[in-house]
Amino acid sequence: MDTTFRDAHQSLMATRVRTHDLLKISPYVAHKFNNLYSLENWGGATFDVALRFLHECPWERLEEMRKRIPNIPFQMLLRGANAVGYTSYPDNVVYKFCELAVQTGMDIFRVFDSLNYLPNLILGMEAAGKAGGVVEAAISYTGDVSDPKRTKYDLKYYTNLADELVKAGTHVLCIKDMAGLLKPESARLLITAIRDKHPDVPIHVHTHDTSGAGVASMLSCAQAGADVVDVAVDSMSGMTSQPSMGAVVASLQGTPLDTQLDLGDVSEYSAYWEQTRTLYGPFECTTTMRSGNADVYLNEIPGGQYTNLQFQAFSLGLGDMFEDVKKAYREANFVLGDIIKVTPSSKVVGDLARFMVQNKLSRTDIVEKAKELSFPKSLIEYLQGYIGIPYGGFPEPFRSDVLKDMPRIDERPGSKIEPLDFDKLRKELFKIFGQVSERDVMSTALYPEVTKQFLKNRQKYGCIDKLDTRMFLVGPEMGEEFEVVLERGKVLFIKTLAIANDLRPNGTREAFFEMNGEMRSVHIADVD
Ligand code: 3PY
Ligand code: ZN
Repeated sequence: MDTTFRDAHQSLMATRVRTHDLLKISPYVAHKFNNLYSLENWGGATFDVALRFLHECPWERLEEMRKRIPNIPFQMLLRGANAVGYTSYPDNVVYKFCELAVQTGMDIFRVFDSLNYLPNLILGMEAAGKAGGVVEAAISYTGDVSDPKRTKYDLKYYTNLADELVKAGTHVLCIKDMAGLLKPESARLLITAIRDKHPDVPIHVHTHDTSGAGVASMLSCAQAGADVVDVAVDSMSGMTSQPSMGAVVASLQGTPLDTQLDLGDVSEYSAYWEQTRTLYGPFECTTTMRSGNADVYLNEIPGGQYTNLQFQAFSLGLGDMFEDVKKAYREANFVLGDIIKVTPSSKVVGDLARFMVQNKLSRTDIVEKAKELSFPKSLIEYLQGYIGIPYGGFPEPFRSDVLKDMPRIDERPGSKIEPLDFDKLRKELFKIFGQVSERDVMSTALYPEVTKQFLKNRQKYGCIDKLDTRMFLVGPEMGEEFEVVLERGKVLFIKTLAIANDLRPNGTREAFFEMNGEMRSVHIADVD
């Protein structure tokens, strides 16, 4: 599977790649990469970031990609009962979300839960399956099955969970190594054990290359009997992203596991992304990250979060803080009893780690002073059971000390949430925006405030996703002529001419431009 369209840019460029740049290369992908198992292009953080920062509709992105790539299965990442959000949603929201996703062009749903909590996983699997999707249930991987000291998550834990997911009817079984902890030897042990018990279930492995061992691990998985592994095109691979497609393709050439992908095609695809990445400079992890780091085996931070935490520390001017946060992250994980760490449980551990660093608290302080400290909200809600129940249960007496008499949820959180009234929500939106689509209602169900802001922006500015990325992020030079393709054959030629010197009392200036040869002007807010 190629992850370039989703996880690669989520991990390297804060998920900022715009639909415009994805669509430009889509016909090439359709033409040259038609024997991929799938193309991961949706879900995870892409849904939220598209609406919030890119001012574009994630559904339109999916629909337009589908038109250009009719011949490769599309795959998305579904956070189980959390859909594409950070919290549990009412069950009917998850079901309807999957239905709409299938209608818009999605094929395969990789369903995971951030605690491997089976009731949440099964909810997501049922929603994806009922919608007509291919169900790829994922086991999120942590610890190290080759280390006899890491007993909590041993081979037995993983094979038991695999049994449960196969019993629940998954079509494909995924090992989701979101932090890149699956070393080559552990990969061999794990895949062999699952393959032995389930000779006929397709096995798909996902990893991140944070330590630099990703290619070796994926080769090891393939040799042990995995059917599909995840890679990103070379120029979008490595570090916290997936291992390199070109490296895996080349390593397997002439062997019984030859992928049949052409290295020349991979290289051309890679050249496109090498150029395109330059447009996203401000969001690049490479402004602070220069290499992979095998310390991930100690801190176990998932790829996307690793980049985020580093970026946050450096943007506060506290490069050293990242080292402290990484160490605290490890400690925070042990305070919580060594849990699976992936969105959203990884945020709970990350928030606790930052809290420990900011307040100079050690693991012992946290446990001993648990009754007095004002912990981050995410930790409190986690202990209340808002995202599910961790394997081995919550740590005691820590949980009781933090929660005192606060309520606890001891079953699947979504089972306690009232179904969402979609009709009521549609009417509410109609009052503000007039006619809205079923997709807009769905986006609002998942991200209420973000979607309302998106709809407001769209009403005011139109489809700014049609601008090319430099125009969108930076804007035109004075006197520059540029094109905006609204749809095939419908092109606007725009030339900026001048901006009036006088600032109007309402803080706007008049901007003059030519559109398709006609002189126009608008009053725009003066941001200087
Ligand atoms: C996400 O949930 O966005 C992830 O990529 C988890 O690995
Ligand atoms: Zn990932």
